[in-house]
Amino acid sequence: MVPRLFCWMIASTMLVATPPVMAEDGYDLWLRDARIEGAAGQQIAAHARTIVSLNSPSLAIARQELQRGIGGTTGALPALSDMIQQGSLLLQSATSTRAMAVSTEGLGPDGYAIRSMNVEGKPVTVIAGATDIGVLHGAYAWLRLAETGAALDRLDVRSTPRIGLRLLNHWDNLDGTVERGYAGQSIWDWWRLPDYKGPRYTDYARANASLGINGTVLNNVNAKADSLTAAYIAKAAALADLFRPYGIKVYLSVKWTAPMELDGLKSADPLDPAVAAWWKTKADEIYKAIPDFGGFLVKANSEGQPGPQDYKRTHADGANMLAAAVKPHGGIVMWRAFVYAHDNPDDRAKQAYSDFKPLDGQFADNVIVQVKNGAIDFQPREPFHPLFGAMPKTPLMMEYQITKEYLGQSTHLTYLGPLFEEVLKSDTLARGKGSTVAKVIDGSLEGHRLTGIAGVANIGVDRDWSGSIFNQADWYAFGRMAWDPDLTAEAVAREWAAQTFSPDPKVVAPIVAMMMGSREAAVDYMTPLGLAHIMGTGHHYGPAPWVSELARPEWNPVYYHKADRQGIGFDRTKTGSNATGQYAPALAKLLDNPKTTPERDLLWFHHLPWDYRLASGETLWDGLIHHYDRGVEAVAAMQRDWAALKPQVDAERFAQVEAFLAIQHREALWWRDACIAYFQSVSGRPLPAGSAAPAHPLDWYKAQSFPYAPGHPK
Ligand code: GCV
Repeated sequence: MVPRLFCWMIASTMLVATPPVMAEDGYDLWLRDARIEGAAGQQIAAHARTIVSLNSPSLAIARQELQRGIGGTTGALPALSDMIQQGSLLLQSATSTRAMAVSTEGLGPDGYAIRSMNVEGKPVTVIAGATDIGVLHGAYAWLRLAETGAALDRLDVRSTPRIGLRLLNHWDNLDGTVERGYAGQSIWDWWRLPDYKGPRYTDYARANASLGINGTVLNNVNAKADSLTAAYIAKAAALADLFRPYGIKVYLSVKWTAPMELDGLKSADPLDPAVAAWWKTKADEIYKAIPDFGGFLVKANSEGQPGPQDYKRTHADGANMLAAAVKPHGGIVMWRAFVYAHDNPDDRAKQAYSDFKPLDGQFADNVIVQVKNGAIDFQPREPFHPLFGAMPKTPLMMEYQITKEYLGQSTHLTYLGPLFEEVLKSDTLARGKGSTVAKVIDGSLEGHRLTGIAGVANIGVDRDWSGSIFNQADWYAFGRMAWDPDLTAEAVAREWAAQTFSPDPKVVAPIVAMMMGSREAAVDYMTPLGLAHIMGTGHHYGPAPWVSELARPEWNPVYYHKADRQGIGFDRTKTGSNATGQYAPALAKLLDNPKTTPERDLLWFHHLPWDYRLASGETLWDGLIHHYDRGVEAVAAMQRDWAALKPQVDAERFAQVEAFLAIQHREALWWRDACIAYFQSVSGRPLPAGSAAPAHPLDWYKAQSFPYAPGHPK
């Protein structure tokens, strides 16, 4: 049960924005704890006069966080006390020496209860958990409630995460670069670990714990074997020690051929006993250094990575061999389903399903298959991956990309909350209506206990962590929706904006409106109506729908849009690649017909003539151009909305967002013009009345090059 206690009536009457007094650089994320004046600040102070708690490592953090938050928002530091007084915050877990004031039954290891009640005759707020980590999560939740304007005198919240594994995946390399990272170098200073443990690690743990994120995969899925050497295990162990009191476990990505590369084994065949023994010994070594090590993440037989198929074994053979190695220690294996093969002529969107669906029921019980939200690759919009709902006997976990490889990288304001929500709410129809993707990954649809969700991190050493202030919202939204996949993107945006900028509704409302429209704007100016994968080669920055000369067909944008004189789109119906046949029959039937396919996915599933009529009555050609126009206009509108917020936002963050919106506007126009110039060269059609011609001829767009674009694996 997850009650909603955000009391916005109070927000509108009590919260008064503190005028921005000094510039901020974004380092404090949503944990700024900025001063809240007036009645709202007073109610925080009144409900947090003292903190009563024991002093375990995690409870000490909870106390510090509460002191920091309350001190920051009210200017008055609550005292630590053993005595309950009116207005105390009482922190309780199973280790409490007082009788538990509220039941912790059903809260699990991570959940919490927050309740306004009388204890020893005094009105207090109890923050309780079955474990100290639960209490820590509760402390962060109380601060969130306080800072977003909840009525603190009548709290009655019980919250448990719906999904067990809530993990960040870092695509961080051992040399400090980050694959698809747009926020600077890696925050892991591998070279100086384990001796030097800078303050960023603790701040990273705070930020994650405040959202309930409970694990982190430290290294890139395109892994180096070296991360499994004794030296690197010691470095990972140092991080694990720091993260443990925050309830965060570490995991490692592994390279399939590590036994050969590190110890000269002749093969990496998962059925070779010597290989299995190597992994068992390696797992024992890791667990000796990191007793609560989470387990392994594996990218195998994908994009050139080695894997069990090199030995004519299946993904299940590979996953199960690793699973046996970590099982005695309680570890798990997350096996990625992001696979497509250079010698497979089938539609790339079908290949993961074709490989994995037949393996349903063959995975060990500590294996979970990690599936990207869509069947291609984190595009601005993709229909949900057909594996969701198709492997009832196998736990599946979601993989989202928080870093925005395809959504404007660091500079575009494209809030991902709506993308997360859209996918989670998609109905697979696998077990009739209401079989949402959220129910697949929270385990409730098929009764799985091992459940998970991962987000490819957007974190780097930039002062603002995520490459832009607004990109922080994507990290925030991932964590909040991982805890509760039923949260709406809008509610999460409201929380984030209130904590990151100001709880003043005059600030929150326009910021949330900008955020909520921003992803659709990007879809419009990049890949409207179900188009996908038409970006520049390699770096994936900017438009390049004309690219057709790359070695593998599925590397080329022309493979995805298939535009010609007659029409545009990829026919994935039963008369085309039959990717629709990978969905539940009732859904496949809808998707086979363009009229019953959601228009947002139209060209993903259908190749249609330019004169095809959209729901609006306009032709597909005119509608496509209008989407591009709308996308650019939406960015211009965000620029205007942001400009109006200038008096309410501190100078440094205001200036960053203003500058990035200007970049976004220029690039939205570039996307629009380049795509229109190209599609017009193919369709030969005039632009609809009122739509401007591209600023340059097509060849100008084709001639652009970006040799040092960030995030691109070299
Ligand atoms: C880590 C896409 C990205 C790659 C990434 C890959 C994956 O292809 O462009 O950088 O590699 O997905 O998810 O494994």
